Amino acid sequence: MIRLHHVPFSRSFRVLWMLEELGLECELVSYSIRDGSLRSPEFLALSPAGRVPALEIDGLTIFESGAIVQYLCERHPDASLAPEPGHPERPRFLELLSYAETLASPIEQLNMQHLFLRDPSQASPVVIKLVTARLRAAAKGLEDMLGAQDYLLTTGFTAADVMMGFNLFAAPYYVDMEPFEGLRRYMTRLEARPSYKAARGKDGVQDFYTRDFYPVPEE
Ligand SMILES: N[C@@H](CCC(=O)N[C@@H](CS)C(=O)NCC(=O)O)C(=O)O
Repeated sequence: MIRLHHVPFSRSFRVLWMLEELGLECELVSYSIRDGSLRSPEFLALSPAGRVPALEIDGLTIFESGAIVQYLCERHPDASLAPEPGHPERPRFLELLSYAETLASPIEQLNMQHLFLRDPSQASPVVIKLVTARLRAAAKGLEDMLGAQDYLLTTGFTAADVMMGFNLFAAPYYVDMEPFEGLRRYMTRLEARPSYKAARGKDGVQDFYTRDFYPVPEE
């Protein structure tokens, strides 16, 4: 049995989607980010920083979405979701796995500023402005890497695209995606994949975004 520890609309979606791409069934254990359950001793034994995803598989518990996704690629080489070592696109693939966190990090900081402060008046307009600009720059970098391609690698869809899933549905809460035509088309392409739709169907209901867009507040 494969068991995924999951928060709806979070980075654990990457793993949920990856499992769908591979046709692997999993038991989903869902948490709320707000109720302290990620800090329970039981959960900390699975994921030392109290973060999702954590995946129980093959008698192991693996945390860090990038590591899990890479492990699954290695476990299922026939699915061809990663270029082999030595392949000319392997370095770009590795860059992209980590670049997913370059995008996710400002999203996480903006989530903190906009959504998770106990006292919202403690949010800093200066920090929000700076971090939003960093998120926009990282999105622009992704769009430039994508160029005119359908997927991030010229060889087609890979786990690098799966890693971007969470980022691309979270970023529009903070960055106007109107100028990012390439990324919008890319997102539509990803959303059309049957495995993405299946993962979305299992993801669950998020309980933190209450608006469609969070603008930079006036200083
Ligand atoms: N680099 C880690 C980051 C994991 C992470 O921060 N996950 C968030 C959800 S997107 C989380 O669990 N947050 C709970 C918290 O910070 O308390 C990964 O990619 O797995």
